[in-house]
Amino acid sequence: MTLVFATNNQHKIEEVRSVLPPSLNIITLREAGIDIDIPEPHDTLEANAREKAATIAKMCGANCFSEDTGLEVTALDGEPGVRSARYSGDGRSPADNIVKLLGRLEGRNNRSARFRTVICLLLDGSEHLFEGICPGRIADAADGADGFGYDPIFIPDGSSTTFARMSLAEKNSYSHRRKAMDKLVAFLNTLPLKRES
Ligand code: ITT
Repeated sequence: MTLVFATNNQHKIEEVRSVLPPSLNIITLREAGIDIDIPEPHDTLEANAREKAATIAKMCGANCFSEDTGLEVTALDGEPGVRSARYSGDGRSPADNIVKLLGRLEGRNNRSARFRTVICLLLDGSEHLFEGICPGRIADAADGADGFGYDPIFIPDGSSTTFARMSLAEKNSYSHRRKAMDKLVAFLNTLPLKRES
């Protein structure tokens, strides 16, 4: 099966491709000849994921999936959440987002947080949502150079280092995105059975 992955984020593409079974082929927006800034106007990850998938499905007329991810910090009532990309402003600067988040957590003992990914699959005109959650905590300071976004300050439960100090395979062993992708793949694996019944 071939699906268009409705994202402009190269890191997401690398992470997703590294966990795909051979039976599933992903086409990127660039490979599909689509060059747009995908809208994320809503106040939930679910609504944004649905909008991204619908936008790209209309443009390419093919089966596709999108995902929206947020970092939800307990002591900040779930912030930055759906605003994770633009937390420090429309410049979408990962470094500025991290500075702002660490600043808002200064002096707070509760560092617990989680990454949450919502995938929206549009398959033959039907919509399917899959969620992946990675619990963890916010480090006292940024540490590590790999990964992207908030990876330098996120330590998943079960680890003592940030995502930004992990290989792709190690991050995938904990990650929100991999968990949501696992659910998507498991769903696709049920399809032949469904079609027979
Ligand atoms: P799309 O084209 O898929 O929309 P995006 O980069 O805008 O790509 P999101 O809106 O889902 O992606 O991301 C929200 C923010 O959360 C953004 O600042 C990302 O850098 C960050 N983020 C998403 N997944 C992450 C991960 O696995 N590790 C660290 N930061 C992540």
